[in-house]
Amino acid sequence: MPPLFPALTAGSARPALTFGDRSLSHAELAAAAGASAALLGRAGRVAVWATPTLETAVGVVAALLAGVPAVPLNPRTGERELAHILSDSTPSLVLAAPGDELPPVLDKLDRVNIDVRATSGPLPLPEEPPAEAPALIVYTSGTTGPPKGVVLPRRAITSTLDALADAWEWTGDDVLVHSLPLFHVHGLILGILGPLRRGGAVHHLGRFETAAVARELAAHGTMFFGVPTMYHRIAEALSDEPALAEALSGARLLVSGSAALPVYDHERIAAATGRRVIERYGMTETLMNTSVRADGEPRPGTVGVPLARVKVRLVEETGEEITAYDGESVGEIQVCGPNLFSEYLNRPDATAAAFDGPWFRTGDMATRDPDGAVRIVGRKATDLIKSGGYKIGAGEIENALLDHPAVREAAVTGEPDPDLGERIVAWIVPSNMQSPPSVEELARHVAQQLAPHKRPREVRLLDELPRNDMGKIMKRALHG
Ligand code: MCA
Ligand code: AMP
Repeated sequence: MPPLFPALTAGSARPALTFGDRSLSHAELAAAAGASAALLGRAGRVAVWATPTLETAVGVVAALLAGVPAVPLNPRTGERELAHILSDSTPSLVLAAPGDELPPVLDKLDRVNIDVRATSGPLPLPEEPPAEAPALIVYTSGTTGPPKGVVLPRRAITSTLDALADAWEWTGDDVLVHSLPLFHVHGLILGILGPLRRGGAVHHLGRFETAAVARELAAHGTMFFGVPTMYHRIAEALSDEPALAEALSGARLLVSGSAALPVYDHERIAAATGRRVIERYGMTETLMNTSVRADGEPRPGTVGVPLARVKVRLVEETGEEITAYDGESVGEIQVCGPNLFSEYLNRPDATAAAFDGPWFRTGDMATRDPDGAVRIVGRKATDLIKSGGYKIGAGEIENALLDHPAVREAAVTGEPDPDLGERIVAWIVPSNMQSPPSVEELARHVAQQLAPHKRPREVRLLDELPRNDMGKIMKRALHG
């Protein structure tokens, strides 16, 4: 197998990772990650405490070098969700930065502190594992039940990153400005592993702030990757921050993904900067499927055309394939290609249900323009919410809410939100209408059990939930 990171193997002295005032070249990264990789030995799987830091990037690269599957953990994950991820993925080790305080549930795992200045001496890097070997297990929400572990083989990572290099003319000369979290595909695979595979550099800002994006893009950056909430906040800030418009104007490529970027925000950014944001469409299970190409026409409102080696089809409710490229026939997007995951961990039932032969059913609904550009128009499941670019299942929040003593019944919906795309609304029948729980209390409870981004932003009280004759909650009858 050719190496996942050729510049690491070659010991390139060019800059690779910058987090705040700490940087590593590809050669230094090879040494630090090589030293940590040697400590992973025969670990079955390792968890990575995925703070937005240099240690996380080095830890994930170490696991990839060692050929040990890594499970990135959101450091804000609540008790219930963390317990599920640990019992499902059964890591034997946790990788963390030396000073990190970990929750007690992680005490039973051996801990490896990542030393970003360690050197592995003259040892050669370990031999490249096979293409189908599992590289990462990323947890993602479904409509019901707890999140599922998506097993991503090395082959999916290399094929998606190489297809993006083709679509975006992405090279080792690019410097990516990055402020996404490192426990999902967007921030970790595209944002960290992408620049490393190209032999280029990434500057991570620690957290998203428009002023920091402007500063880094103006100083060194050529590309910025963000979720629509970030571009919305950029669009809002442009009139007050002239440096931001100037920095964006000078960037080579601005890419949005994880959710739809509204055309209004596209247009505001284009008007102020003269630059078009391009969109790409992906999913944890499929990595990247389509993109507007850097050498193509800007196409706001579309997610572009299929990437190299990715096959995309639209399928009607009846199972029939739509052959028209007419901009109006709507079908489910199904994809097939080397970018796909191997399986849901421990869930052969869910894996089988997700496929029609080699085709993965995305659950996203779309039309296709005459030139092949895909327009996403909705989603099959109403119980999936995209908020701030995070995928959130209504069912998992309902279950967490039902555990609260002041809640008798609960239903969760997503409502349009100009900043988050969708905001989580909890419809609650309180145990006692005279002393109902507050939004702050329920938000705190959900954040503590699941994760802060899953917390309800609004709570609406009801005497009873609308149900059909079968007793099923009629969510369509719930709206503000
Ligand atoms: C507020 N906070 C709380 C509570 N209330 N914490 C605990 N309990 C509470 N009750 C805290 C939050 O933790 C956070 O802390 C702060 O208040 C604000 O939180 P919030 O409003 O939720 O978020 P935000 O800071 O406004 O963040 C917006 C964001 C973020 C930066 C756009 O949503 C984000 O990073 N989104 C990226 C999602 C993503 O990467 N998706 C990729 C998956 P503090 O202030 O300390 O931070 S999709 C994917 O990978 C596929 C493949 C794809 O296509 O890309
Ligand atoms: P996740 O499971 O968190 O990986 O999210 C994947 C989902 O995000 C997809 O199934 C889509 O619904 C959505 N998504 C990703 N990129 C885009 C985009 N550019 N436009 C619209 N939706 C998107």
